[in-house]
Amino acid sequence: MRALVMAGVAGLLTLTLAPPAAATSGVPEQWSAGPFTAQVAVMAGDVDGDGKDDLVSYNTYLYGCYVLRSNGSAFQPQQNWGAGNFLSSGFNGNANFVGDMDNDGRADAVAVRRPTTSTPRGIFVARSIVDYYGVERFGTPKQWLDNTIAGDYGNLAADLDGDGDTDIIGLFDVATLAARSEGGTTLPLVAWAPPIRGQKATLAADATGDGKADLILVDAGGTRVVPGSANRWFDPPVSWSAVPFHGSKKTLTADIDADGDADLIAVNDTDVQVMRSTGSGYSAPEVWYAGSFSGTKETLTADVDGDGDADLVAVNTGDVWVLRSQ
Ligand SMILES: [Ca+2]
Ligand SMILES: [Ca+2]
Ligand SMILES: [Ca+2]
Ligand SMILES: [Ca+2]
Repeated sequence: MRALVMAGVAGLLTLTLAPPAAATSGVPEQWSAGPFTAQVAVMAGDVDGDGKDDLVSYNTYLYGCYVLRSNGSAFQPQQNWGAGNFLSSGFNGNANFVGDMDNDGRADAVAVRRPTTSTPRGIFVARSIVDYYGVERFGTPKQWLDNTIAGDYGNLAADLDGDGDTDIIGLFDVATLAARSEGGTTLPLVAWAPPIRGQKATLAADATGDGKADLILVDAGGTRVVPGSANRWFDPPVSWSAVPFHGSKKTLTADIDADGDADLIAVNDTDVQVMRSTGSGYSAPEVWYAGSFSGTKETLTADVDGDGDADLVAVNTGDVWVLRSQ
């Protein structure tokens, strides 16, 4: 904060200039040094419903999903949350997500699978539960959708219709399909958008801040957004930025400044940059962290300290680091 003292007609006028909105991260903090069994994938979500995002790993047959629970300033030692005895493959898929599929406040584990000769296709959900013995774990995976939703160009997970549960999007050559969650099952597939994708990344998040996920197309020379509307994602994409902006390591979207809309994050080899959403466009890129911050296993966004803004998480083989937004 700066105080300016100016001489005016009415005598001394003191103006206090508010600082610009926080434009930095903190410094990297080591949140875990213990083992974290993560063979197939790592995702983040609040599995125990305490407001702080946790990490979930997907593994091969009989290993189960391991969870690193956040206590707000560190991850506790890993816990096996089960679901490993699933098909002949273990609980994992072509795409793996953590999201609250049934809107009970606890994020669930999701596997989106293509069929194999011995395993079925579709969406499989292992709900986060507190069992009869008071143990928090994932329940037995259930097939919520028996159809082809594992996309040629991958899958996204977001709340498409703003009803509070997580929906699944499949990116295909000929269409963009939605598998919307409805309590304990998935509604029949519907076309949600034309088969459009970004040149550098295709993301889904609520960039406009109305509660419904938008489609974010990160191109080489700029970024386009299709706001979610009554027309699903069939409205023409709108240019939100004409500045090239994508990460050399990863491009992510999450609400990094806690103002209710999802911002764009570029994780580069030498720094982390952010373009904030204004709700109808992206502001100019800002250096968020002037150093390298990424994980050898995974780099993701999650509100691990539960203060409302998304933090960055770097998962390595032997440790996990967090770069908190502030
Ligand atoms: Ca939690
Ligand atoms: Ca749930
Ligand atoms: Ca924001
Ligand atoms: Ca945070």
